[in-house]
Amino acid sequence: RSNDDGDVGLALKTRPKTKRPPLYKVLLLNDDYTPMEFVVLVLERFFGIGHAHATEIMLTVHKKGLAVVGVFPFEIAETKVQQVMEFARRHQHPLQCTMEKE
Ligand code: NFA
Repeated sequence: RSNDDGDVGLALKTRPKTKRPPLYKVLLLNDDYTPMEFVVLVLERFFGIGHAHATEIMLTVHKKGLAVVGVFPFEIAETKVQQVMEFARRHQHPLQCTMEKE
């Protein structure tokens, strides 16, 4: 169709393409050896989480086996995982951090 305002109608059914990047959950996994205080430090240092909430998240991982500690675009999630894994390795703790698509 067409009318006198010059709109030929082709764009009517197209959405504005504000496609957001896929998000990735960053997970922290429980183990039997990493000290609780070290896990709290990781959450504070690499995820900007305050001490009280970091302690709650650490206890959730300890009890449930794992927890989502943040949700980020791919590159940021990947960097967080690398930072945590390197920090744990340097301190010789077996703490594991992984990511998965949301
Ligand atoms: N389970 C560990 C302990 O008892 C603590 C821990 C919590 C490790 C969260 C890894 C992740 N020392």
